[in-house]
Amino acid sequence: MKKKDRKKFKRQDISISNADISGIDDFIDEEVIHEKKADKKLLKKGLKSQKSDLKLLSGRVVEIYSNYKCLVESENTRLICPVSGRLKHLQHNTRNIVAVGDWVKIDTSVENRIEEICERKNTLVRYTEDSFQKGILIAANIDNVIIMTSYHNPELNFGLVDRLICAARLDDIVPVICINKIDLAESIAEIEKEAEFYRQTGIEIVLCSALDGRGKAELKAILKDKDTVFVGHSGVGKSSLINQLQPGLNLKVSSTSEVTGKGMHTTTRSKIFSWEFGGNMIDTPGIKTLTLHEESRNEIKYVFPGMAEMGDKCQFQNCTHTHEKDCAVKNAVENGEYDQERYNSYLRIMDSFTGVIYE
Ligand SMILES: Nc1nc2c(ncn2[C@@H]2O[C@H](COP(=O)(O)OP(=O)(O)OP(=O)(O)O)[C@@H](O)[C@H]2O)c(=O)[nH]1
Ligand SMILES: [Mg+2]
Ligand SMILES: [Zn+2]
Repeated sequence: MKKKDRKKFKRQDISISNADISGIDDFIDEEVIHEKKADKKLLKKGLKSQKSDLKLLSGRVVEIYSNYKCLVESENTRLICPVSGRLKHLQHNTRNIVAVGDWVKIDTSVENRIEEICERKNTLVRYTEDSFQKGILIAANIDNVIIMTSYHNPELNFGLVDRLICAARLDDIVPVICINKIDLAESIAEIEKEAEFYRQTGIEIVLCSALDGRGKAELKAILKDKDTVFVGHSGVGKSSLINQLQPGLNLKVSSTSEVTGKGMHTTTRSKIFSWEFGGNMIDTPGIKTLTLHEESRNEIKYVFPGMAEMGDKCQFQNCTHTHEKDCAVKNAVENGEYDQERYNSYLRIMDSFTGVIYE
């Protein structure tokens, strides 16, 4: 029996056998949730090949060429690998099938085809803005995300920083903020003031300059023996900072626009490199913005910097800290105990889910 028919049959069955149908909606909802879970399971299962005669070699995706072809490093060799037809035809809930950082198994007997994608420890994902909200994988299996912004050219922008913090924490990735180009600031005190909010909420923040090397030692200690992805707007200096940390890499960099101060989207593909001091790093192309998934709206208050600590003091347990009365967060903003700018940034994220503008 087809899935669609099975569902129809179950609904009829309930209405006949149960005189009391008050709970029918709950039942059907449970069915749908159950089926959604089953679909996910199917996808997970599908990522593993069922064939028994394969000569599989393990490796890690270090660069993506297209949705169906990538570069895999295995036993110190780099192989160009197409994605198997079976994986292509699975129903993926993300636009890209493989991500940089994925661990895969390749079949060496047939043109080094990727036959399996191993279960991911975590993923950093952004979503399309349309109503389907398909995920776009930025990286997989990482420990830290270095969220980069620059003091000037382009201007400091903590809106994207806040969204990236949420995206990282939603999948247990540690966010670290990096304010680059501090050599362009007349006084560090001004930036320190901005940084203090994040420090107080327990997020590590490094002030650095890819030009004069400030912050290098502090960053190395964070990056050592970890897998880290560098993310931020174009032109903030991601590739320059990586070059400063490991000069031999010679990653391509280019100057920002003289008119807008924005970057030129110099890095076009994400790539993994190994640090000489231990660990790996992924340089990524600049992003303009980051959309979170509608389904995560109830979790934002737990991952947004400094908010989880205050939430249990609100009158309502399910307070969203947007419009409710006796809200501890809103009170803290009014009393000057929580930064107004960051609260506005939180409201902008919540607006993006509901379309309602909170004042
Ligand atoms: N003054 C100053 N300029 C910097 C610093 N870091 C980077 N730059 C300059 O900023 C420009 C952009 O640097 P990139 O490293 O290409 O920036 P990116 O973030 O990799 O940009 P995309 O690859 O486009 O995402 C270059 O002209 C760099 O020389 C810094 O610490 N201080
Ligand atoms: Mg770059
Ligand atoms: Zn509240």
